[in-house]
Amino acid sequence: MPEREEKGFSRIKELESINLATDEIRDQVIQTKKEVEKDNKKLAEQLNRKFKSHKIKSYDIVGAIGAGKTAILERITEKLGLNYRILVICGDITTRVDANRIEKHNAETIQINTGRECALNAYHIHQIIKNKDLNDYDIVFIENVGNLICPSEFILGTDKRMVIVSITEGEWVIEKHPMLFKMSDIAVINKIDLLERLGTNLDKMINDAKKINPNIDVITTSAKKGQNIDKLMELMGL
Ligand SMILES: Nc1nc2c(ncn2[C@@H]2O[C@H](COP(=O)(O)OP(=O)(O)O)[C@@H](O)[C@H]2O)c(=O)[nH]1
Ligand SMILES: [Mg+2]
Repeated sequence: MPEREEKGFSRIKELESINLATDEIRDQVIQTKKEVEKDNKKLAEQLNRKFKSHKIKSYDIVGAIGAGKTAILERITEKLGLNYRILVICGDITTRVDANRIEKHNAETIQINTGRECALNAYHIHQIIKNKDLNDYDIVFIENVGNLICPSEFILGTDKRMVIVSITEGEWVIEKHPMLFKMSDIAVINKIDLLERLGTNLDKMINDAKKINPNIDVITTSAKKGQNIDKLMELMGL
């Protein structure tokens, strides 16, 4: 990537400062935010072209902390790990816990610790991918930082985005977070093994997702019991 472009994209990393804006610099900050979003989109498009030119299937997996993102990735990688070359990029504030869990299932893992940032952005992914030979992979999964709000601002250049919620988050969780559902291709409602005990209104969750985004595929799963994981993989095109 030319040096000037690289420098421009590095602006994406400066987003943190926006939260600290005072009234006097509000306009300037909003302008910076717009530029950051533009840079992110451009870089994400570049990444998508790279994935496509190497025939890599790519997925951005978003959802709150504890929804079951890693558990579902474990289920998928344990099914595919022996036959496909898989790279899993895990985003988290600190620790390598998720990467260590997934690594056991024959997938290469990279953990990105974002510090105070509440979502991965295309620049993070670019920094990883630029050091990789993409001929070495068939599938790239990105587990985003656990958060139902921030990831909606940053696309990562993947073919599909999958949002995972669980019934333990309550039946209002989808209605309250429309942005991520608008921007996702697949909605997974996980932990249905607990449905009887919790009595969560699953129909409302499914209807809310469809109302927010009529094009979204909705699937209910239990990562714990392995329920509907094959169907989910079908929806993902795997
Ligand atoms: N009962 C039940 N527990 C689950 C299920 N999926 C994940 N969990 C548990 O929920 C917790 C959080 O899961 P994790 O995969 O770390 O969520 P993440 O933060 O979204 O990656 C862990 O204790 C998992 O074992 C499920 O389908 N059913
Ligand atoms: Mg996780």
